[in-house]
Amino acid sequence: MKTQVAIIGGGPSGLLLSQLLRKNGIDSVILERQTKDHVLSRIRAGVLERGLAALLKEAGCGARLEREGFIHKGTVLSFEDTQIGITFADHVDADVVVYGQTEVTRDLYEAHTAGNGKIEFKVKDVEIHDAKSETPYITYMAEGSARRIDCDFIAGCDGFHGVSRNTIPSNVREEFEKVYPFGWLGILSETPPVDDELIYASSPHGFALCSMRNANLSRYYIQCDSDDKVENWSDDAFWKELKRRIPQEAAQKLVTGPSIEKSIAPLRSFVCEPMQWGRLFLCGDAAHIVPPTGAKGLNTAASDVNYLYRALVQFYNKGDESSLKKYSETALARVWKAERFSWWMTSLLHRFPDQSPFDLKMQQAEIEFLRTSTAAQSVLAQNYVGLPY
Ligand code: FAS
Ligand code: PHB
Repeated sequence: MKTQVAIIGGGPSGLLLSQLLRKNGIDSVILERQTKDHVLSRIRAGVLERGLAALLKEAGCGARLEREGFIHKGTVLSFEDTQIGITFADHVDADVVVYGQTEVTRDLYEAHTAGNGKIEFKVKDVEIHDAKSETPYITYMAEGSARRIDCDFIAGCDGFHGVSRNTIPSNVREEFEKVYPFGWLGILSETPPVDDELIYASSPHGFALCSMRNANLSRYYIQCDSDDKVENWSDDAFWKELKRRIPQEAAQKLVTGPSIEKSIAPLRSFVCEPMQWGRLFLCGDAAHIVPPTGAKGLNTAASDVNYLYRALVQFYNKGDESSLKKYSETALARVWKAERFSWWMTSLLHRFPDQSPFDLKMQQAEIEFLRTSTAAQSVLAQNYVGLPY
C-alpha cells in the first residue's frame, strides 16, 4: 500500500491528524492495534481548550461539541477550608468546554468513516523502517498476513506504550520523567454534578476532583496509593472518601449512585526530546505525558497535531519543509509549559506520602498567595484555558 502520511495510532491524535490532512487533500492511513470499540471504551479527559474545539471544527467534527459541550467560565480550588473561585474572564478572554474525550473520539471516528478514511484495526508487530530516508515504510501484521505501507511521512500517534518513540535511537532520544507516588481512582456515575464548576480539592486525606460529562453524568476522582487496586474500592467506600475530601457544602449536596466505570490511572510527567527523527513525527502521548491535574493531556496532543498538520500542508502545497524541520522545537516549546502547569497543580493539591511539615506549609502559603493575588490567579487562568498555539 502507498500513502502520503502513515499514522500509527487511532486515538484522538491520530484521528484528528488524519481528518485535518484529508480536509486539505492529503492522503493518510491509520494503523490501530485495538478494535474501534476498545478505543471508544476508554474514559479519559473531560476538559477541552478552545484550541482543540477550534481544530475539531476545522476538521468538520465540531457540530456535536457545539451542541452538547458545556462551556465552563471558571473553576474552583479548595484547600482544607479555603475555597478559591477562578473566573477565567477576569483574566483572559477564553473559557473551556467540558466534553468527554470519548465523545471527541466518537465524533472523529464518525467523520473518518464518512470521509472514507483508511484505517486498519487489530494490527500487530508494527515496525518503522528507514525513517531517516525520504522513503520510509512500515511493516505490520493484519489478519494473519504481513503487510507494508510505503509513505512520505510517519506520524507516531501511538500513545505512551506505542512503538514510535522507541524507533528514535536511544543515543538520539533524551527522556525526562517524574513518576508521582500516587494515582487517581476515577468513577463515572449517572448522577447530577455536585457543582456547576469543577472542584479541585486538597484535604489532609488527599486530593479529589469533582468533574462531569453532562447534567446527569458525573466524573469524580480521588488520589489513591500508586499500588492501589480498583477492587479495593466499593462504591460506598469511594463516596465516603470523596465526601471527606471536598468542601463540606459540596459533600452535603453530593448525589451518589452506582459507578458505571471505575479505574485507576497512574500519574507521571514525561517528555521525549526530540519529537521527530527524519520523517517520523511524534504527537500526543507518544511524546509526552502529564498528570491529569491540569487537564492538559488531550489538549497538548491537539497542539502537536496542529503544528504537524500545518507543516505537512505547507510541504505538500508549497514544497516548503521549513515548518517540518522545526516541528519538534515548536511543539516542545508549548509541551514544556503544559508540563510545568500540570506539575505545579499536582504538587500544590496532592498530599505526598513523604512530605514534611515544611512542605505542607509551602502548599498552604502558595494557596494563600493564590487566594489573595490577582496576578497569581491570572497565571492559573491563562494556563488552565490553554496557552496560545
Ligand atoms: P492515546 O493513548 O489516546 O491513543 C494511542 C492509540 O495508539 C491507542 O488507540 C492505542 O491502541 C494505539 N497504539 C498503541 N500502540 C500501537 C501500535 N504499536 N500499533 C498501532 N496502534 C497502537 N488527559 C486529560 O486531559 N484528563 C484526564 O483525566 C486524563 N485521564 C487519562 C487516563 C488514562 C488511563 C490515560 C492513559 C490517559 C489519560 N489522559 C487524560 C490523557 C489522555 O487523554 C491522552 O492525553 C490522550 O489519550 C492522548 O491521545 P493520543 O496521543 O491519541 O494517545
Ligand atoms: C475529567 O473530567 O475527566 C477531568 C477534568 C479535569 C481534569 C482531569 C480530568 O483536570
